[in-house]
Amino acid sequence: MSRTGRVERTTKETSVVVEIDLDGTGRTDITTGVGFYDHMLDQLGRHGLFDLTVKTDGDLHIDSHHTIEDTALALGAAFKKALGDKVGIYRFGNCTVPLDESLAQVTVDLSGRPYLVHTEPENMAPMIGAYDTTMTRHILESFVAQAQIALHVHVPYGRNAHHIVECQFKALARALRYASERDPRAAGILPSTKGAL
Ligand SMILES: [Mn+2]
Repeated sequence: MSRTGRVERTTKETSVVVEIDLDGTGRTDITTGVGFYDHMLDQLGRHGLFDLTVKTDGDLHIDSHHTIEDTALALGAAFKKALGDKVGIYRFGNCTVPLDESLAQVTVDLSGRPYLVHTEPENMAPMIGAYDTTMTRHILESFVAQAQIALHVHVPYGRNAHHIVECQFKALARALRYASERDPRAAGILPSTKGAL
């Protein structure tokens, strides 16, 4: 049974298409018009072992905000779709990833309830190319709201903005992979005593 999700989202500001296969090999095809964001979504697919296609055509003549946010919303919705009934998965995942001087710690619960806890250094460089570094939290908020997961992302230390953001996406990818993977001991079992996720 394939675990894939496809979402098309069109507004007056953006047009987004996302396709994800949770049981992929990390093959990605990403075009948002924001180079650094493409690089981050590439990390998400590669290190999550998700096959991921993202095509966003956004109002970049204003700035990159709508393009980045709406892509994250569609990605969250596609991820939720692909998860399906969540039977037989691990549900929880965590990963700590260093990138030179920076460290990211990510913990996820595919709980069905959106909640984000996020901390990162406050004094980061404001821009990485066309990517506004205050958007990282906004991406995570948007993804969490649509994917309906509990997500804790912490960067206890780091200096270089590129490193600080990239280690978060790498750790997020790996934590999502661990949480969404099938647990061979739990085939047919929903990982909840409540009977719903
Ligand atoms: Mn916004």
